[in-house]
Amino acid sequence: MKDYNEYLKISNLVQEALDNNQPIVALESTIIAHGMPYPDNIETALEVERIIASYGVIPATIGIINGKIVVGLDRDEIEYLGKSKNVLKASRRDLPVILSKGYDAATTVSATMICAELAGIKIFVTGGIGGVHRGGEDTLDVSADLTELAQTNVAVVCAGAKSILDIGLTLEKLETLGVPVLGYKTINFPAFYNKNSGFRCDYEMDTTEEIAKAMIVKWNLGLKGGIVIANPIPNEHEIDSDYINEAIKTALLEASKLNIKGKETTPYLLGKIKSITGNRSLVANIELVYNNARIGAEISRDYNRLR
Ligand code: PSU
Ligand code: MN
Repeated sequence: MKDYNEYLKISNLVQEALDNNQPIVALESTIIAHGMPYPDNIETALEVERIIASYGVIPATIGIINGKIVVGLDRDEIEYLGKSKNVLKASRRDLPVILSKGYDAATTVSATMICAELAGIKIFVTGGIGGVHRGGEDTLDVSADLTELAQTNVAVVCAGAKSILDIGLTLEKLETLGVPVLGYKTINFPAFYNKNSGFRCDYEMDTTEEIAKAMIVKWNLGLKGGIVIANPIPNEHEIDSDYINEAIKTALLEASKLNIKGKETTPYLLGKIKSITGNRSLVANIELVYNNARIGAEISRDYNRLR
């Protein structure tokens, strides 16, 4: 295997876990730097790590500091990424320049998957994956998360895709790319802020063990790419879909007036929806990530035991 040490800094705790075959869960940093406001972002990031650790699983939050991929960011590094205004948003296409120039960056789902795979981590917990944006059939604004899922061997636990996206087109694209979309205890594909997007997952999986088995089979067969594990937001934190869709519509309209494009789109929409809903969307976002952390930790334990 190629040696990536020049580009990677793996924390002692994560390295120890790798050496001892302990279960590990990767976490992204774009949600910290660009997805949530300070200081909720930092509190959330640290709490997610605590939840995962409470299952006896090692959390590995991933980001880029001074041009090095850090797998297992420490508290100060998480604080820095969550506070500083100069943190870039890194997807697959950004990695070569950010590393060669020595920049600081938060990693999106796509970049986090790449870094997790380099470090040997098979499971990754986030809030929601990127997807085909509304109007994507004209703008071609399709998140690099989708093509990453087609080629990088990491399973991603999420609460579905946000309804700021075109969920139908997102699922079509995942089908074409050969990415299994598995619903945890549900066949309904969740829409981030609520449990049901009106679209269906490919399969319902009733236990984390079943999910771990599917991961093992997929990669044993040499089928490259990830798996989407869709875990709906808990009942008590769901936001009424008519209400949230109104907020999303307003945010989309505002974004188009301001001509917001490319990698700015998702952070702008999340911020705008938060202010329209008076923080309700943020609370839902935080709670669904916690919920994903619990399931991700369990899957990681089962995968580790069964592989
Ligand atoms: N989902 C969230 N919050 C986020 C993101 C997704 O709830 O901050 C981030 C993820 O890092 C995801 C990225 O990979 O947004 C997608 O950005 P884009 O649509 O520009 O590909
Ligand atoms: Mn985009």
